[in-house]
Amino acid sequence: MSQSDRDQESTKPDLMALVRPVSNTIDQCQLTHLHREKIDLTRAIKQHTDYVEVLRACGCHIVQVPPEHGCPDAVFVEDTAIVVNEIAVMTRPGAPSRRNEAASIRNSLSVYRDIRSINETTTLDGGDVVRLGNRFWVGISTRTSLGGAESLAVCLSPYGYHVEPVQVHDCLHLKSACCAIDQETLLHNPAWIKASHFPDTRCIEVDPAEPMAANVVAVNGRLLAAAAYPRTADLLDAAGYQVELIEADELAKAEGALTCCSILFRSLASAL
Ligand code: CIR
Repeated sequence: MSQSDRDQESTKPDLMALVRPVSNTIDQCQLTHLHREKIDLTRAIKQHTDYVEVLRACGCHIVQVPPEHGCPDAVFVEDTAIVVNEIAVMTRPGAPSRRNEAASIRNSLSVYRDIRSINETTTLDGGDVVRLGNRFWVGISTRTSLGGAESLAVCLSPYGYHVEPVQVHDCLHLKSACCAIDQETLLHNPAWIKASHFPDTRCIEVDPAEPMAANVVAVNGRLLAAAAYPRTADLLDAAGYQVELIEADELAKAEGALTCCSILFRSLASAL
């Protein structure tokens, strides 16, 4: 990061990370592309706790949402809301078992933002929403309907955001296939999503041996990446990014990646 980036960074409002503890029912989680494996709850909790501590060490203020042990997937808060500087949009997760996760997230976010909701006849998982500046791409997937993408566009377009749907295949969410690693760059797995979907955008490919590696958390100039994908981490390191590896393989058995476990937003209106 350059000195001017650092100066700009230090004048921004605080970065908040909304998180929620692992449910003790996580072994009953939804699975789409994975076979069910035994999840070691103690290990999953430890990995999640470490993840939260790394976010804190990166300068995030942690917003803890109460646990929802009746909702196996509740730790994957990303799927429940999209937060921009102006508003928070509550989604409607595609898996019916996940819809009870929303109320407590709404309560926590309403302290920081006016709340909108997508149309209740549609579905949208936050894991299908990739943002780069004012542009949003929404994956049309087994979880997110075209109507969900259109409904998000209705919520966001008054604030100058542009929303574009893109078809997802072979993976759970758009964010399984790509994610933003800075304000102008996407990390992607070209086997699951082609760079041609992202015109005028710098794209970096994951190592071909690590198809699941295209999900990292970009936070205050650092990238938090899963320790299971060291080749892609080396590649990002060589490209000049400051990469921090996190053990998350127990949470990955629930088909959750790193971005799924937090919602990042600024405490006040300012560019994220
Ligand atoms: C699910 O299938 O809904 C959870 N087991 C995993 C959700 C992961 N969320 C995400 O990628 N944003």
